[in-house]
Amino acid sequence: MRTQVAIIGGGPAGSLLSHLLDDEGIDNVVLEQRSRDYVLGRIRAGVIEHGTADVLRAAGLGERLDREGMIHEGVGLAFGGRRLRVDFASLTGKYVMIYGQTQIQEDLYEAATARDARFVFEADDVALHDIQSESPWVTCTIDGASERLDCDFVAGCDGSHGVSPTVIPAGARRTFTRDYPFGWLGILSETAPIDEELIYANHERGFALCSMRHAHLSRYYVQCRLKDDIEDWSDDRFWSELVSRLPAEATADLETGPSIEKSITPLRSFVAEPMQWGRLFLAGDAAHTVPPTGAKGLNLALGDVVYLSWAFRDHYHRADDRGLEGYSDRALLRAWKSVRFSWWMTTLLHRFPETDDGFDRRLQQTELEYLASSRAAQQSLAENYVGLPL
Ligand code: RFL
Ligand code: PHB
Repeated sequence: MRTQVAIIGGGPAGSLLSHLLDDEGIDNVVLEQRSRDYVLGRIRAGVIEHGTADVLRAAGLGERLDREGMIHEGVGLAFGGRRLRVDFASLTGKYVMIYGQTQIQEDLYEAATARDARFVFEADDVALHDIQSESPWVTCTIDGASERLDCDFVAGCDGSHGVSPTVIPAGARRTFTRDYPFGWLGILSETAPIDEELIYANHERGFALCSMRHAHLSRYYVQCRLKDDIEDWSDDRFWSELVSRLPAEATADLETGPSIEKSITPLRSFVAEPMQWGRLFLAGDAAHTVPPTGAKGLNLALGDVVYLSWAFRDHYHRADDRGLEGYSDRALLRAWKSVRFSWWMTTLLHRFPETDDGFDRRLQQTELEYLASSRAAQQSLAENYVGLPL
C-alpha cells in the first residue's frame, strides 16, 4: 500500500485527522490496533469546548452534536457545604457542550464509512521505519499477513500507550511527568442527572464530580485510592460515598440506580517534547496526557490535529512547510496551557492526605473563597474551561 499520510491510531485524534485530510484531498490510511466496536465501547470524555464544537461543525460533523448535545453555560463548584456557580455566558460569552467521546467517535466512523475512507482495524504489530528519511514506511500484521505501507509522513495518534512516541530515541526526547497519588472511580448509570449542570466537589473525604451524557444517563466520579480494587466498590458504597461528598441541598433529589459501567483511572500529567521527529508528527494523548479534572484531553487532541491538518494542507497545496516546521512548538505551547489548567483544577479540588500537613488544605479553602469573591478569578477559570482559542 502507498499513501501520503499514514495515521497510527483510529481514536478521536486519528479519525478527525483522516476526516480533515480527506476534505483537503490528501490521501491517508488509518491503522487502528483494536476493533471498531472496541473503540466505540470505551467510555471517556463528556465535555466539548466551545471551539471544539465549532471545529466539528465546520468539518460537517455538527448535525447530531447540535441535536443531541447539551449546551452548558456554567458549572458548579461545591465546597464547605455550599455551591458556587461559575457563569460562562456572562464571563466569556461562550459555553461548553455535553456530548460524549463515544458519540463523537460514532459520528467520525459513520462519516468515514460514508466517504469510503481507508481505516484498517485490528492492525497488529505496527512498526515505523526510516522516519528520518524522506520515504518513511510502516509495517503491520492484518489477518495474520504482514503488510507494508509506504508514505510521505506518519501521524502518531495512537494514545498514551502507543508505539509512535517510542520511535523517538531517548536522547532526542524530553518527558515531563506528574503522577497524582489517587485515581477516579467512575460509574455510568441510567438515572436522571443530579442537576442541570456539572458539579465539581472539594470535600474532606475527597473529590467528587457529577456529570452526565443525557437526560437519562448520568456519569459520576469519586476520588479513590490507587490501590483500590473495583471489587471493593459496590454500587451502594459508591452512592453513599458520593452523597457524603456533596452538599446536602444537592443530594436531596439524587436518583440512584445500578451502574452500567464502572472503572478506575489513575490521574497523571505527562508531556513528551518535541512532538515531531523527522517525518513523524505526534498528536493527542500520544504526546501528552492531562488528568481529567479540567475536561481537556479530548479537546486538546482534536486541537492538535487541526494544527496538523493545516500544516499538511500548506505542504501539499501551497508548497509551504512553515506549518510542519512550527507544528511542535505551536502545539506544545497550547498543550502546556491545558496541562497547567488541568493540574490547577486537580490540585484545587482533590485531597492529598499523604503529603498534606494542613497547609495545602488551607490554601485550597482560601483559593475557593477567593474564587467565590472575585469575578477576575472566576473569569480565569471560565476562560480556560470553555477553551482557549486555537
Ligand atoms: P486515544 O483515544 O487513546 O486513541 C488512540 C487510539 O490508538 C490506538 N492504538 C494503536 N493503534 C495502532 N497501533 C498501536 N500500536 C496502537 N496503540 C494504540 C488505540 O486503540 C486508540 O484507538 O487517543 P486520542 O485520539 O489522542 O484521544 C485522546 C482522548 O481519548 C483523551 O484525551 C480523553 O478521553 C481524555 N478525557 C477527557 N477529555 C476531555 O476533553 N474531556 C473530558 O471530559 C474527559 N474525560 C477523559 C475523561 C479520559 C478518561 N479516561 C478513561 C482516561 C474521563 C476519563 C475517565
Ligand atoms: C465526564 O462527563 O466524563 C467528565 C466531565 C468532566 C470532566 C471529566 C469527565 O472534567
